[in-house]
Amino acid sequence: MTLQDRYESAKEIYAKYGVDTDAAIEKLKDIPVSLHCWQGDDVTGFDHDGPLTGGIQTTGNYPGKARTPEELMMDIEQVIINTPGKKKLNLHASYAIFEEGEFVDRDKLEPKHFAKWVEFAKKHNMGIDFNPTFFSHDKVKDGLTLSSPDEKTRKFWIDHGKACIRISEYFANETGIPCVMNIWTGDGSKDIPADRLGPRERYKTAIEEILSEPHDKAKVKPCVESKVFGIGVESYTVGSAEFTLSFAATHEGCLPLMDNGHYHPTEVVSDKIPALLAFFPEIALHITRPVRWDSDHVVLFDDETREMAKEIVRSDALDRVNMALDYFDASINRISAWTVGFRSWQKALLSALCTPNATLKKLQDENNWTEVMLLMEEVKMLPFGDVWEMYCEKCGTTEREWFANVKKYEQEVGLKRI
Ligand code: RNT
Ligand code: ZN
Repeated sequence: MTLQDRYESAKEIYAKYGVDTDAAIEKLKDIPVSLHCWQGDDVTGFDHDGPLTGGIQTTGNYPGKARTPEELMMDIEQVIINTPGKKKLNLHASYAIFEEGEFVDRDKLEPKHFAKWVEFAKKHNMGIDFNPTFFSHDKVKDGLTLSSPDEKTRKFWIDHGKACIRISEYFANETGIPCVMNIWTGDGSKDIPADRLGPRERYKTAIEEILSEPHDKAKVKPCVESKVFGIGVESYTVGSAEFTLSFAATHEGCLPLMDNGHYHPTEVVSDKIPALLAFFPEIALHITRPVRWDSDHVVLFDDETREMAKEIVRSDALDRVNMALDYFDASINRISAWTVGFRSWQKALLSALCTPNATLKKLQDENNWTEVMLLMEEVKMLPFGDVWEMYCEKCGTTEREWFANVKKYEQEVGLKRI
């Protein structure tokens, strides 16, 4: 049986459930998902030599890590080739590209330091999202940046944030696509603090100062990302869930960003998505896979990933949720890790689009929980694989052969990076 035959048969089966698979495929093709540049080099960046700080950690030393902007761009191109779906490029400020002999610190960054990334994004028809980098830098003082009691430290990081707003607007102007600018810091303490309010008040004022940098709200969408704890920052996180959510709720134009690795183990972001959608015109997500902690494993097509995608689709909020991937695995082929994660989220979205959501909702509203359960179980057995393969085909990639490309590239390029 050809793929076309299999797809036609699947399409018929789905139609019996009121699902239009052609429409699902067409819809997904236009939904952008932000591809994080930092999976290619273990969150190292190009503006410093020191270790990764801020309570985050990559583990593993698989060969082939990108060492230069050119290598990173080449690797991203491999991910683009091997994945279906529309992409945005997600950059961190630490990935600034300097000319030979040039260097400026993070508070002095300018759009020109990202001109090569703009060129790259344009080449691939991508918008760009951006992140100021408040970690891996010698001006992180005693583990603190925007919440530091030291005024000079705070000022440096506020200036960094303002520079990033200007760069974000430049990205939007150049690509014609709004730029989501995410503020996350690892600020916090290893042990029980004596003052929890002080750092939060300073953090609040500092973010307000960053956002006071003039910008066009239709072009730059700032957001604040919360966290529960980090390695070495176990007892107290300044930007906790309540802090960032309250900040976003009280500052117009500022979006809350939920990273599904940043909550207590039994909390689920799938349930939080519609809760926030009831209040915010737009929200942002970092999609990751936490294993026992915020371990940033590669995203898989697993239950919670699927549930998150379902909530977005069911809420008819694909245009209100800014979706970005955020994980970093250095223990396996990095391009394969990147590709599998991107494909997994695409699968989750497509499968959500192929779910009889209207019927399920109706059954729930009629208090018919018996059939809700039954139908949910039935849908799991539908021939989704055939629809997915057709989607891949229509996007010019294949379900089966991409890994051969990755292996070839590893032999020819990755393994030569020593
Ligand atoms: C860290 C946060 C943050 C980072 C990136 C690199 O726990 O999730 O989003 O992963 O900024
Ligand atoms: Zn994150």
